[in-house]
Amino acid sequence: MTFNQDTIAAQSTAAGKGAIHIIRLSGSDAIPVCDKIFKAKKSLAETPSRYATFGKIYTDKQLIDEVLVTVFRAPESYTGEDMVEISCHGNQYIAAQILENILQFARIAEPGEFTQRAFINNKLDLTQAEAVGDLLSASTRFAHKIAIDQMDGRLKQKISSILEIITKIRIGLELEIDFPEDYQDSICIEEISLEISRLKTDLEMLVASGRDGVILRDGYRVSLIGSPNVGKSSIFNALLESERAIVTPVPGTTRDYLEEAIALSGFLIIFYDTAGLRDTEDPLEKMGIARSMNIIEKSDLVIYVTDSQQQDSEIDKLQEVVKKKKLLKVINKTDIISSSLINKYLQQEYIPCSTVLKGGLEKLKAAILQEINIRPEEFDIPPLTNTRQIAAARKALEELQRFEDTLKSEGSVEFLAFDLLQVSKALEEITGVITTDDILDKIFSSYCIGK
Ligand SMILES: Nc1nc2c(ncn2[C@@H]2O[C@H](COP(=O)(O)OP(=O)(O)OP(=O)(O)O)[C@@H](O)[C@H]2O)c(=O)[nH]1
Ligand SMILES: [Mg+2]
Repeated sequence: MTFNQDTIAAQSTAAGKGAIHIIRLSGSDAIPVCDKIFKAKKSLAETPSRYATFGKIYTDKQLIDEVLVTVFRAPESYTGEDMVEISCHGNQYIAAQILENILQFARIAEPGEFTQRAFINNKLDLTQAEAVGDLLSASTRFAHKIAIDQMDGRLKQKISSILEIITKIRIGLELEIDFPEDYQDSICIEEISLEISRLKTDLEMLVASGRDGVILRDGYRVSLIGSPNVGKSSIFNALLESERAIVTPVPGTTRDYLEEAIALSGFLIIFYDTAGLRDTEDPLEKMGIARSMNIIEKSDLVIYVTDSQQQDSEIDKLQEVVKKKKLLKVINKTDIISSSLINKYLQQEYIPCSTVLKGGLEKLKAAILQEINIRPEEFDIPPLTNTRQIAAARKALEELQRFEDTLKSEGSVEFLAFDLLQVSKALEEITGVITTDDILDKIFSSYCIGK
């Protein structure tokens, strides 16, 4: 990552018409650059930090807009640099005119560059910077909760507290290496062992939280699978409460899969309607079926739908395909199935459903929520939310395990100190103390311009 301290500018609000648009500047020249086009009783150079000033923006003596400008002086700003925020009327022409004039003296910001500067200037650690991006895309109660809690620094604090203990133990060991006479017998192996086993539990919980974090952030994937004509698309539509999929009495109606997300009790659920599985010579249908298989692969939960016309062996076959995935079974069209047959399915733990009578859907939703089995209200610390964080936490756990093994095999103090250093390094990857340009570029380039 190449880091410039030049002054950057961007429109921070989405393009279009609205009540207000905001144009942001950050960098050592942010205030003098804005002063070049801003006219008010007092210049921005004389305006105290965090004060908003009313004034006018002119270009070539032409009044562009009446605006409110807020000045933030380093280091008390989002980026940690001098910043200016211009609030103008929410007209895209006005916002573009103001930005165009500023860009004579500043550079257009890259996507996420304001947040990147906040990270570089230690205003945020990497978990907080990632959470800023997650907060912008959070669309459900719990996706919002974990993003805002992580942005608030609660994950960072937990990692820092683990790091602090690891560092304390490591320094004790290093003193013993460097000054063996002075520090001999000053380290208590039992105490260290106890502390490390506590930290291991903490790290195990953190790694395990990644499953919940990814589901809460990215959604829980549920696919509807079964033979043609059993009513998968009808159930899909009923769950979405919209006529999204085409439903016909002709088997093989759904060819390509459909994907739609809903918010259910605060969770983001992504439903997949798939092509009915059967032996067919139709090349198009074959392709659709191959795609159904791929969807099963990436699902967290598979809902097998039947309408009682299928053989019992079909579910056994599907079970093989689904392998270790969670499976819910639905018997659909209960409005036209005899009660004795429905009872037979109930005994085999099928959820009865009728999209015609709109029955059973609440039960199906409750069963999905039960499978998700996450209680975000009870989280003490926000979970890990992405593969980068999870991989680094896993590495820290492995290194801690290595330390325990060295301790058990009565390895040298040098080895013990080395193992702990590796734990620290892995933990510092989570918070971004140790990181690579590639990782940073990947994270920040996914943000919008102006954030
Ligand atoms: N009686 C009754 N008919 C239903 C019910 N649900 C769906 N159907 C009918 O069953 C037929 C097939 O429905 P779809 O939802 O298209 O079935 P599908 O499983 O998506 O079929 P493919 O896309 O071909 O795999 C349609 O005629 C629906 O109206 C139900 O609960 N009761
Ligand atoms: Mg269908």
